[in-house]
Amino acid sequence: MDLITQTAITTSSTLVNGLQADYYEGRNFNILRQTKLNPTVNFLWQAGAPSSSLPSDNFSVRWTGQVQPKYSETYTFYTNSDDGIKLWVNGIPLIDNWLPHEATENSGTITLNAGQLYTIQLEYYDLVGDAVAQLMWSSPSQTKEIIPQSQLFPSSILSANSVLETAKPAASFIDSIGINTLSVTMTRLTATTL
Ligand SMILES: [Ca+2]
Ligand SMILES: [Ca+2]
Repeated sequence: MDLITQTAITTSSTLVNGLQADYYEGRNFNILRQTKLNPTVNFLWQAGAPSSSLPSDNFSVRWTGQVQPKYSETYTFYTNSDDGIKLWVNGIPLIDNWLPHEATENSGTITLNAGQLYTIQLEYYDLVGDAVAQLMWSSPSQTKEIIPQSQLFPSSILSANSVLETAKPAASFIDSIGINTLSVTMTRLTATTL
């Protein structure tokens, strides 16, 4: 990853809520392509790609930041994903369904205190076909909903318009090749981008 250079395309001084989203090519966070702020995790990409800098299959995303509950209660966190998904809240693994699958809901519970900030990390990949990633919660005082932007805070200082794109040096492919199926994809990309 040392050879990948990052370039700030645009920046803004307006800080907003949301989660930091790191978008990778490869299902195991192989090559970082884009870092941005996502207000919520509510994506129905279906057969498409998350952005023009990512493939429509074999990509992964890691969302990081903090979540702030409104009530001192036991919360249930839900994911709806195609394909794999893992969720941690306050460092505790609540959801782990990392196998390829069609859109599937998973859930886990944790007791939280109102107003406190808890770390949250959500990891996701799409192998092939449709791609879906949604993050919801509920509690005794709160109906199930997509976790709203107002209760999420990114792990880095990101603004609404900041997007970090990564360059595509050929050497970084060699560093990142871990399994044979990925090397096939990377060879194709190298051929088309150089
Ligand atoms: Ca796909
Ligand atoms: Ca899929």
